[in-house]
Amino acid sequence: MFCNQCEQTAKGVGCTVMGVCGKKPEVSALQDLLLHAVKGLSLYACEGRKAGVVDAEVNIFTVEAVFSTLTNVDFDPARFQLLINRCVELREALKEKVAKAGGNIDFSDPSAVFQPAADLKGLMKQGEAVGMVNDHDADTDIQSLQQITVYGIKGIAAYADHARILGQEDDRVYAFIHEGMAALTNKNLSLNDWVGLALKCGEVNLRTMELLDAANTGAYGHPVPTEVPLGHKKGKCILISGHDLKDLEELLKQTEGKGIYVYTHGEMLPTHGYPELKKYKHFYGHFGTAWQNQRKEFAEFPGAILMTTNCIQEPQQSYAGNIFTTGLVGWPGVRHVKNGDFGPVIEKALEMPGFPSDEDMGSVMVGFARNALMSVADKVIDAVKSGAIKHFFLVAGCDGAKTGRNYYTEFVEKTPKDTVVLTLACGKFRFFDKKLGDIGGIPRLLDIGQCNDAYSAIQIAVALSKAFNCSVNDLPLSLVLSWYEQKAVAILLTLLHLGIKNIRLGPSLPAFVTPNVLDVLVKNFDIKPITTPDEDLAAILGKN
Ligand code: FSO
Ligand code: SF4
Repeated sequence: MFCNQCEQTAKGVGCTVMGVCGKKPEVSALQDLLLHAVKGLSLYACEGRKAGVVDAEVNIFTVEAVFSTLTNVDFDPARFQLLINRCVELREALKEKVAKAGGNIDFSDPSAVFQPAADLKGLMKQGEAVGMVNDHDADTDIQSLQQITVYGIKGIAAYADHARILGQEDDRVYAFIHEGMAALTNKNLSLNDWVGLALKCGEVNLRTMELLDAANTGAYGHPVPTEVPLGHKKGKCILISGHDLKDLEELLKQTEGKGIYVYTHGEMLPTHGYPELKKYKHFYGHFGTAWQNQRKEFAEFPGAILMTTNCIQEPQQSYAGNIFTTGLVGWPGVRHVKNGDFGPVIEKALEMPGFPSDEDMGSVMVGFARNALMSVADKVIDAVKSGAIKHFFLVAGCDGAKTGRNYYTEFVEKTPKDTVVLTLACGKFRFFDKKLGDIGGIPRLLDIGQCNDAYSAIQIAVALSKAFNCSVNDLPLSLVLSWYEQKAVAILLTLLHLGIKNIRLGPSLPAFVTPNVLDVLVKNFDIKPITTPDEDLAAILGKN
């Protein structure tokens, strides 16, 4: 196997024996084979669009298939076998439609004519032969840009899937995913072509995040500042993790009146701020921290656990019988329930002891997404003009297991008292319960939401730039980002597409970025790796 798509990749180069995430070589081969099959499907989908054939089933499948290969989503070989076979079925059906519409169906790329082996063993063998980096003849910089683009596409697929579940779609998004995947079969594309595709990936991701923002706020209202308890109530309980708001809503509906309290884990924390979710009285609080601590934290939870999207780790024996997956998440042996079909999760919660008593463990504030912040924009602008607020930091991105991530805790702790920290995504768990106080009633630590809410952060930055009549790059705002998986790649490409400069990125730079590509990023966008909190703070504040 060879996989280098996430930040924790072995030795900072690539996982070759077994994924640090727990991905086995078999699953890695099946994921490579699925992406290979998706390339073939994409060739016909692109050709179909030219001939006026847009197939909704193909679009939805493509997004689900690509999202399934994102880090920590699906570790179950059997599910990949189904996806690979389905991909080829859809390809053949699409091929016929495209031919009927007069489109070209004459493709020589092996992915366009690939036939899956009959069993898992055969599929794994096929997968071993088609990994993205198996083309050793390809220029390493082009390969780097191909990886950046495909990983960005994985991020887009995740956001597009969430948005579609809540009824928001745009064919531009599907069309680009097909364009980008099909481009991998074209050996004639130059370095510049791939730079263009990578930046287009950022552009399309912005549209996808806009759709997701409309989906979430349309269904559940704009988040409002909300205090979330970190302790618990005596009684039965369910812990829900991941990013999918619709699953949370369904769970809340189905647990209503059953004497069960619902708690969030990881990226579900900001959902407490949505009016249409917080109205449920049994939606109580937040338990634990970020995804990489789940094995310890889930073992301590006395109820059922539901994983709705990415970031599952191999369950420990102690809670393997209490954890469920839904949607695209999968772990072999873990019970999978269909989206919305949460009866088995509820049954398990009722069987389990629950919390024996109430416990107060303090609270955190969430709900400072764009609408909430813009409603106090005048106050914020006045505070900047009067000098009460000197600088904003967006300390955002993923959390992970590496020790270097203490940087983000220390950075936030050391930010001066006349500065404000905006945050989003699971990286916030490094500092989410710090009491940073306020500046004239404006909290110094503002949780914008999930990584899925990066759109909200961008809108806030754009609104500030309009208020101050300057570009986002000239605002007293610095981006200090942490990355882990491919959604962060998509967001980074969006920021580059928007021309945002001076981003500090850590805890380490992606293994799939070659020195030449990094050079381009540094020259054009002034991207910098993080150094130490003291050094970076001095550099940022000295300059502004
Ligand atoms: Fe974190 Fe995981 Fe949300 Fe990522 S939960 S690491 S960026 O998948 O999705 O922030
Ligand atoms: Fe390794 Fe990350 Fe790939 Fe898992 S997703 S195999 S940890 S690079």
